[in-house]
Amino acid sequence: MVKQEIHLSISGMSCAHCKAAVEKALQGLPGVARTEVFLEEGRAVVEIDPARVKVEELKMKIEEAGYTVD
Ligand SMILES: [Cu+2]
Repeated sequence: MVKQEIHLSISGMSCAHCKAAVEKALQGLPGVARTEVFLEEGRAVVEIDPARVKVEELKMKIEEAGYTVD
């Protein structure tokens, strides 16, 4: 399985709940192998299987959860 590491810049996270919400949103997608969200830095590193999920879908999920991907 090919894995790709995606770096996302996320605005709007202000507390541990926000961090958890973003993690949960991303982990809920098929093809997402690993998610690490850095609250203070406003970014996330997501390991995906590019055959199963697209970067656009990651962005959509984060925005559905109420945050903005820069
Ligand atoms: Cu919060």
